[in-house]
Amino acid sequence: MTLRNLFILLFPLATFAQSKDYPIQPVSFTQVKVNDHFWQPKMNINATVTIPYILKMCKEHGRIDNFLAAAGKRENKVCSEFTFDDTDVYKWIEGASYALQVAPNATLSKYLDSLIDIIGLAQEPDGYLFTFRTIKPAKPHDWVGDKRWVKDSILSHELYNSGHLYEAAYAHHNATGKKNLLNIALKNADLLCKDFGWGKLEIYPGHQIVEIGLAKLYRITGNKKYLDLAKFFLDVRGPHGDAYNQANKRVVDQTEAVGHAVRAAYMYSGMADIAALTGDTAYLKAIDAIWNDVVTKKLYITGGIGATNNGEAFGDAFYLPNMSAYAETCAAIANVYWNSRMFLLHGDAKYIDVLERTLYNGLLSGMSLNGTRFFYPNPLASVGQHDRSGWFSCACCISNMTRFLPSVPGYVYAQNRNNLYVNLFMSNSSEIKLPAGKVQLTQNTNYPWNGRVEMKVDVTKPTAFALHIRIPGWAEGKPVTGELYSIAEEPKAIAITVNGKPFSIKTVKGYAVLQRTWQKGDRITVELPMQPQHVYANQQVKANEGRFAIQYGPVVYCLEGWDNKDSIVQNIVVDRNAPMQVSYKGDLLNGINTITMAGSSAKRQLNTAELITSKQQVTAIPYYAWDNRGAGEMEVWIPYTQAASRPQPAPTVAYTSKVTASIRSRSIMAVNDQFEPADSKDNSVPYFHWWPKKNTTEWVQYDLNSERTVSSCKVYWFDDGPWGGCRIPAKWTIYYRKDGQWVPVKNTTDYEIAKDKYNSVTFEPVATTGLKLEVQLQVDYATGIHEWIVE
Ligand code: FUB
Ligand code: ZN
Repeated sequence: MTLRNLFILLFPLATFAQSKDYPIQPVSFTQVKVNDHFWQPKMNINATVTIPYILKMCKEHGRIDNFLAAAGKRENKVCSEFTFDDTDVYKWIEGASYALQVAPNATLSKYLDSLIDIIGLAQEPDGYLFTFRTIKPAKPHDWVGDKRWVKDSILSHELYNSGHLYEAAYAHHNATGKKNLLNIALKNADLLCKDFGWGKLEIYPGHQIVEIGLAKLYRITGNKKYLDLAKFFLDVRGPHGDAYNQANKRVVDQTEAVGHAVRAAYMYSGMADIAALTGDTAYLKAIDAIWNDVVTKKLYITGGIGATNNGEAFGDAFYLPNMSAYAETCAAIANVYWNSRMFLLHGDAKYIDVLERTLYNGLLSGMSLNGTRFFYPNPLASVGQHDRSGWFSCACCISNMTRFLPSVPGYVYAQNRNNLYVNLFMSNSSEIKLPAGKVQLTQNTNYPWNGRVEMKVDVTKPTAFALHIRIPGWAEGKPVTGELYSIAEEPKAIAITVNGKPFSIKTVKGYAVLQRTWQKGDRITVELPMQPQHVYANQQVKANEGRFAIQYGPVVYCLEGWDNKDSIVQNIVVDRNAPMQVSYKGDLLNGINTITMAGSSAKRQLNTAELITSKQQVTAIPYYAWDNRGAGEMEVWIPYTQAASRPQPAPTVAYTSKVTASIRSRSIMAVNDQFEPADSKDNSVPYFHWWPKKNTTEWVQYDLNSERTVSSCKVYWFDDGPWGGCRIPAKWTIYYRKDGQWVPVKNTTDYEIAKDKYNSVTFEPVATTGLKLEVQLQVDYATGIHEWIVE
């Protein structure tokens, strides 16, 4: 018997108490019974709709079949597209286990066991678990090397799969007390310990997460080799790799957030874990600096991170475009993980400000209210090209959402000796064990629609402890630390009473500290005055020039077409001083506060630069709730200057036509939307593209609203070279409809082909009801169109 097996035999369910860990510990979500009007329905939907739905989708999309094939239970074939598809199953197990922990469900528990049996059979005898290799497909996936691990620093995701396996095993073990998945995880981790390390394979994980997974295995078993391996995986990274996966510098030398945002924030979380578990100060110094970089330069007002789709990555400082914002749902979840850990290290409410902002906005937007549609990027503006989807072949964000939601109650409270932190506000009843005694704490609130929180302390005997109540940054006029965002309104007075008597608030690290000997039935009220607030972005954020955002408590608002005149919003302007009215609408979007104000909107006209403007009422809804009534226009940052707004297009030939293309795409409306790109690669305005096609002939067609005589066209190509997959086309030709046939126009000038400008062609006038723009794609590239003008 190995020592490890002996350990497991002796301490079957023990969680090892480390000598070092986070000074502050979260109060486990199992001790926090949420009965909140806002969160409870969302967690119910996750448990009753999303969890079964995602299992069904994992079955339909080959995820379970991959395990069956690797287990030798079906034909030898990889049944899905990405080498990290195993993680969808692991994340589903994590979510399902968390859900089981709060609501026992025998059928689910039985199914989990049978699924875990299959995973066990898919594991190779020495612990290796990666279906894409074990299946031994006829043609291995391009991302998978011919030997284990060798391509992990690039794309194989073998260690990423392991990390999610460990996270799932930890959750499943904690939820059920069972060891079936944990044993699979430990066998895999033992293999990692054998293969990787100084003097062995010195390879860094291409996509981080194995670090936090290993830290959890260390916490369960107390076996330091898992902790050492996690530290090795951090220390072996850099300095000669790519910024894409944060390998351009040693982790301890990093001071700025760069590269793929999910990888980054998982890595920062891992650094926090290892710093907490080892006392390492170099990691701390690095993540403190990186955190400052993110919150002062790279954080969306929604808490989203990772501004660009180019590498799904952080952009440069202050690069925070709205319509093309990437802000991946996984990155928002990773941002919550990271900020929660930063709080546990430092005990400062500024981290919870970021966490709360992310939670209520850029994370929650990731899933529809009905629990079955998902955003991968979470843009802050749209003309209707964005819509949640029921599935993506890369389903990372979907499975991530379902594992995250049941864990929300675990972010409400935290404790450190006889200090009890109240971080989030939601109705709940909780049992918390402090050294001084057991505390039953309840919260009653209508947050986030109202800032009054009533709390009750129940103790069996008078108990001395300090209650640290977070005073949110938004209530003090500070959205997040630093100068990235500011709030115009003067903060209103915050009031706390204890048993009806005013408590004089002095904050320590963002908390009102109520130190006293608590008696049974003590009551606390907290009044966080909510009012609609105008938020302004730092002037260096070019995308938000002349614009403000609205925030009410922790909730960021947006304008959506559904609630506004003509179903459009990009043409709206609202004076900064226009008063805003708040009203609760119980029957709208599962119950929300709407915010209304007076504004105006503008329309372009034909042949004159003069705009037609008219007054209108403007309605804002919470950002997280947009796109639940169908796709359409939306914007978070509202223009207060005409120059910042985009007036409704003029009724040109193109704009009044019906537009179709050789492929179906929501973005087709971009070709006649009259948004002017700054250059061909400008992805901050809508564009239409054929990527990943190449070397084919494609088309876009205008069906005119009546017969018109036309004699010229201008096209602005989308070309995102040298990194992207679109280039100007090899050739283009205009056809017109004549007697039901497409006939090429007789051009009187050449067809220009150049990027960063309109390309013109003039032709002999034709009277027609239809025009077709045919493009021949370059051999190795797709192309795209910003705008196609007809005159
Ligand atoms: O690589 C695995 C996941 O797929 C990443 O976390 C996402 O950003 C997507 O690239
Ligand atoms: Zn994702």
